[in-house]
Amino acid sequence: MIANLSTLQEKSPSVHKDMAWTRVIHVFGILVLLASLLVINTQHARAGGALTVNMVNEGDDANPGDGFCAVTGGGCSLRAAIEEVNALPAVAGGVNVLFGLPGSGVHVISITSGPLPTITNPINLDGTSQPSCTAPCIVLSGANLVGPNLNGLALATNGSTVKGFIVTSWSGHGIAVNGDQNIVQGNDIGFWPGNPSLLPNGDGIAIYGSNNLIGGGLAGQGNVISGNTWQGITIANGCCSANASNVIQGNYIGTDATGTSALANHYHGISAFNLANNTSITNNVISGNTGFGLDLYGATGSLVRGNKIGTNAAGTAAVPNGAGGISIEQGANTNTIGGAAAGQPNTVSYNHGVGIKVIGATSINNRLQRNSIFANTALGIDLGHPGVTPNDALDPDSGPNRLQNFAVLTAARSSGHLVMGTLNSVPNHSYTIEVFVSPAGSCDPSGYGEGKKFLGAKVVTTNAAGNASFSLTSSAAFSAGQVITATATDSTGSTSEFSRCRAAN
Ligand SMILES: [Ca+2]
Ligand SMILES: [Ca+2]
Ligand SMILES: [Ca+2]
Repeated sequence: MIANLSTLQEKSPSVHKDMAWTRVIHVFGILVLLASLLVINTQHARAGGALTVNMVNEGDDANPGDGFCAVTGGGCSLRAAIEEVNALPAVAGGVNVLFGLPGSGVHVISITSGPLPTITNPINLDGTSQPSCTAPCIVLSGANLVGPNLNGLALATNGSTVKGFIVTSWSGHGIAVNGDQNIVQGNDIGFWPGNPSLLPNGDGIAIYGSNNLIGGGLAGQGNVISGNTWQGITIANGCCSANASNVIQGNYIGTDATGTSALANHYHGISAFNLANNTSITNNVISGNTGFGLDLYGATGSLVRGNKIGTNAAGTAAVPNGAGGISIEQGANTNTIGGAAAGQPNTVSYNHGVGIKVIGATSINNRLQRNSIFANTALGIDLGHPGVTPNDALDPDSGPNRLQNFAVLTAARSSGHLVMGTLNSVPNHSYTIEVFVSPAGSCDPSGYGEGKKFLGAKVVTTNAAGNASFSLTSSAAFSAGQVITATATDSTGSTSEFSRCRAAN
C-alpha cells in the first residue's frame, strides 16, 4: 500500500482527497480493532482494575505504563504484568495481578529470557485466582536459566502479596523480600509436588526488611518451604540494616506438603542472622532439614512459639532435623523459646543431635520455657561445650546463657506428685525452676535428661550462701519409674541445661 502512495498522489485532487479519507478511515478501523483486541485480555490498572496474566510464554509489555498488560501481538505475560505495574504510579494496596491461563492442570511459566524484573511497586500476585486451581498450580520455574544467584520473584517494595505459586529451580532465592509489610502465603517453594525430581532453589525465601509475614494463622496461608539447596528461610543474611518484627507463621519447612515426611532444605530450616530483631516464629513445622531446624545466628528478641521441630505436623512421629533442633549462637541473645501460656511451648523432639544448644560467650538471656524436649539423640539442652557442663559453686562462670547452674533433684514421688530439689547459684538472686517428666529409660547416657512434659514451675531465691530449695506438687500425675528433670532460669532469662534425671518412686 505504501508503495502505491505515489501513484495515488498523481490522481486528481478530488480523487486524491477521497482516497486519503478512505485511507484514514481504514487505518482508524484497524486501530479500533487492535485496541478492542487488547481490551478483551486486559483491564486498565491505572483505573483500579486488575491485570490478568493469560499466557505462560514470555514477552515484554509493549507499552509499559499505559495501564494495560499486553505484549506485542496481544496477550499478557507475567513479565509484562510486572513491567506494567513497575511503570505505573504506585497504587496504594497494590495492583492486583490475576491469572487466567488457558487449559487445566498445572501451568508452567518457565522463565527463559533472564530473571523477571524486580518488583518495585506494590503488587498482589494471586496464583489462587487461576480458575479450577485448588492447590498451587502455577509453576514459576527458573530451570531454563543458567547462572548463579538468580531469584524467582524479587520484591523491592512494601505492602505486596505473593500467593499460591510453586516456585522452583532458582539458583538464588525462590522469593526475595526486600521491603516491609509484604505477605507471602500459600506457596510451595523449593519443590514441585508430584514431580519426580526435586528442583531446588538456593534459599526458599530471603527476607531483608521488616514486618513481613510469611504464612499466616488461617488454613491455606502457610507455605511449604522444602527441598531448597540452602535454607528454607533466611532473615537478614548479610544485610545492612536491622530487619525487625518479621513473622514466620504456620508454614511447613523441610517436610512434604502433608507434613508427614522429610523433604529437606539442605542447610537449616530457618536462619535468623544478627540484624534480625524480634522475629516471631510461631506454629510452624520445622522438621526434616539437613542442618538445624532453627538457627538463631546472632538474632535477638526472637519469639519462638508453638512450633514442632523434629516431628511430623501432628507431633506424633519423628521427622528429625539432621544437626539438632535449635542452635542459638554468635551472640544471639534475649530470645524466647516457648512461653507460659497455652500454645506457646514448642515441641523439640527426635532430632539428630541436641534439642537446643546455646554457644558463644555473648549468647545470653535466652529463655527456654516449658517446651517439650525429648528423644533427641544428644542432650535436650546443651550450653557451651558439647555434653553436660557441670555446676560450679555459686555459679560465677560466664558463657552462653551465663552457664546457668541447673537444679538438683532430691525427691520425686509419684504418690502425691511431689518433686523436691535444690539450686546453688549466685547468692540473693531469684530463679525460676521448671520441672518436667519423661518416659522411663529416656535419659541421656550421661544420666542427664530431657523434658517431655512440663509439670510445673517454682520461683526461688538463693540465700547468702547461694542456696535455695524447692518442693513442687504437680497437678499432673506421674508414675514410678518415669524420670523427672528440672531447669533453672535466672531473672534475665538465661536457662540452664537439664538436671540429672531422677526416677520417680
Ligand atoms: Ca502496558
Ligand atoms: Ca554443655
Ligand atoms: Ca554455672
